[in-house]
Amino acid sequence: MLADFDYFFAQCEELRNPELKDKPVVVGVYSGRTEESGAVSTSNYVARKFGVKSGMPLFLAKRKLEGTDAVFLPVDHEYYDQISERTMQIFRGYATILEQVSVDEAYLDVTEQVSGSYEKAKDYALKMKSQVKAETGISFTVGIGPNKLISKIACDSQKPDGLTIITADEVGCFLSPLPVDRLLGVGKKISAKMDSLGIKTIDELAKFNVQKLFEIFGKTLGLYFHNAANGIDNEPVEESGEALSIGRIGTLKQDSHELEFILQKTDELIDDISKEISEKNLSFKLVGIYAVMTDLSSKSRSVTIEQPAKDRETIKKNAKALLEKFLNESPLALRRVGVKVSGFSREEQKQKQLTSFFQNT
Ligand code: DCP
Ligand code: CA
Ligand code: CA
Repeated sequence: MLADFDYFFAQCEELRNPELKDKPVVVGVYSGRTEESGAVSTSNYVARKFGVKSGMPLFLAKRKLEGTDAVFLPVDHEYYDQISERTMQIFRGYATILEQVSVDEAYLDVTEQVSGSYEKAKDYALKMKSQVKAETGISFTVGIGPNKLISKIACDSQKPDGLTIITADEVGCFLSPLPVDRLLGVGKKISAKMDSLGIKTIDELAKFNVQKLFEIFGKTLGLYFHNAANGIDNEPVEESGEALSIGRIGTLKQDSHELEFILQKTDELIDDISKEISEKNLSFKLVGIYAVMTDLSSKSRSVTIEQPAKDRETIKKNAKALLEKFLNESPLALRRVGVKVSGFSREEQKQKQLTSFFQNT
């Protein structure tokens, strides 16, 4: 089973401000260069009717929504993370294994709970939906299938607040007519390549000579495409185990309000964080700092960066800017200081691996 929160960032914003509900709501990352520059993170379904899409430049979204009472808001990851964590915690009670793949998406192995019955799985999903709605206010979409691949495509096929169940017997009929780009790993380039081979639908891909797929895409990717098109996926649902944020906190040698002195400590912490990030091959979209003052009060600040990054310098640069601003605003000396990065996307990582594999062959 895959659960994916509906228009997540925008739904969170509606949750704390119900007046937004009937208006187009766009949540964006403002790059700060000009008031208009930046990109859309997501939007509610009212805004989507006007053609607003994730990733679109903000000025374009503004143009599409001209003359409406649209509301534009900056991303607030800390708030979305809180809602996500609470909801995932509820999911945990429903699954033997929970594999969180991003802030708004998780696979749940519920095979035992529903004794392998799709009929029971439906009631089970409805029960989950109503408990989550009651406790966090969030609506989400569910896809149920015999494996992760099918659950994911089922989930994507009917949103928002959807519930799509594809039994093992229905897999063939369900997949056949769909375009190949519904499969994870088939992006623009690969679908264009497949198109040139006369493959448009998943059915055409499933029937395509597998040896030829190996020749064209290489063995690993070719086999993946062949299996996926036939609804075969043996990837188990696995506890993510990976933290959703990676951070370090340290105590300063002495209480301080001096930027340069504090940076010596944060640089140490960042070296450590950056080692862990590169070992795990993660990219992050959010850099945050945490400060414990001499009166033991604590504050955190964070910034979203435009493009996912992996490198130490990006953490250092952003942590420094956050600290500098924070010290200007707060007169108290610091006792402890922390740095964290978050906003990892595992799904995106997998997609990238497949795509880069293709580019290398
Ligand atoms: N996101 C982002 N930039 C993108 C795509 C997504 O910042 N280019 C963020 C905002 C989304 C969240 O990730 O709310 C989850 O992404 P989804 O693709 O699941 O999209 P939504 O949850 O917004 O909408 P849907 O109802 O289609 O699932
Ligand atoms: Ca979503
Ligand atoms: Ca998602």
